[in-house]
Amino acid sequence: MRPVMAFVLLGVSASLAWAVPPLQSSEPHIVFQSRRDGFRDLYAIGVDGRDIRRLTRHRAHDGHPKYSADGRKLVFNSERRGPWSIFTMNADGSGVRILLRARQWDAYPCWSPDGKHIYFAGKRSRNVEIYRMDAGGGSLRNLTEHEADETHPAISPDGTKLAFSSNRDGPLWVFLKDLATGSEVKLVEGSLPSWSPDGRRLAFTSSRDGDREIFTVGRDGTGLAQETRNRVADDWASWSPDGRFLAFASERDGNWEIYIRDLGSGTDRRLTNHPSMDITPSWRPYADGSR
Ligand SMILES: [Ca+2]
Ligand SMILES: [Ca+2]
Ligand SMILES: [Ca+2]
Repeated sequence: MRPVMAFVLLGVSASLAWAVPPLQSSEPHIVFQSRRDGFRDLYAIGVDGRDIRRLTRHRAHDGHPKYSADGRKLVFNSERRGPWSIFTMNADGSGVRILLRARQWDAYPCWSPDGKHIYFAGKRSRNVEIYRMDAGGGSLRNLTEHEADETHPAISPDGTKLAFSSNRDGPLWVFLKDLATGSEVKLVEGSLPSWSPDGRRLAFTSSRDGDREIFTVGRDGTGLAQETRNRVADDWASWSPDGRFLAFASERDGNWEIYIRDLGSGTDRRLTNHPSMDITPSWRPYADGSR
């Protein structure tokens, strides 16, 4: 990650008036990490950018939050018990609980769509692997068992495919693993995959043109589309539950902020406006778990 650039704010008066996704409640719908209060804590924000709620308050860093499919829980990684380890809490920030204590580090957690398992990347041996455990902790299983580093797990909405990033052939590529057969497909050069709600496409980050950009691609590797195009870093895409928008982080206005991209019109709107680092947005699924 590049250091946060100077405390420069550009385009502060960006309009907040744009099409709001048809969400089913007025609760904050995008969770992200920010250093705005001195340490990396987790916050939730409404899609209009007005209602920001601080979810964690701890001197240790918290990061990489992901909602469960029913929107009621969050899984994240935190240094509050030493090395980066996997924690869960309720979506309002209550009930923080450590699920698994890291050996070297555990990070990038996400839920299975049925809420029964948590997947994460961990350095528990000489290299990084994708692991699965029960949502309450326990029954740890190594899913990749490869001498390269595997990271950034994301489970398809139907629960059958694991997307992850690996440097096993040099640069980071996104791979898809069939969880029933174990077969793996090398999908596209990039990292940080995020499934569309219908499971047909993935958003991901690639540095193929020199800096990080957001792309989308079909799950069969066809239909590559470049979404961002600039000279600064764009990263961490997360799909809206209706599939029409991407939340992502970008340094385009001088420091890391959260943006929403309307995939239909190709227009971006800034959601956060703070000189500190705001990154790793994750969109809340519909409250009833439908997709
Ligand atoms: Ca590995
Ligand atoms: Ca870029
Ligand atoms: Ca910021």
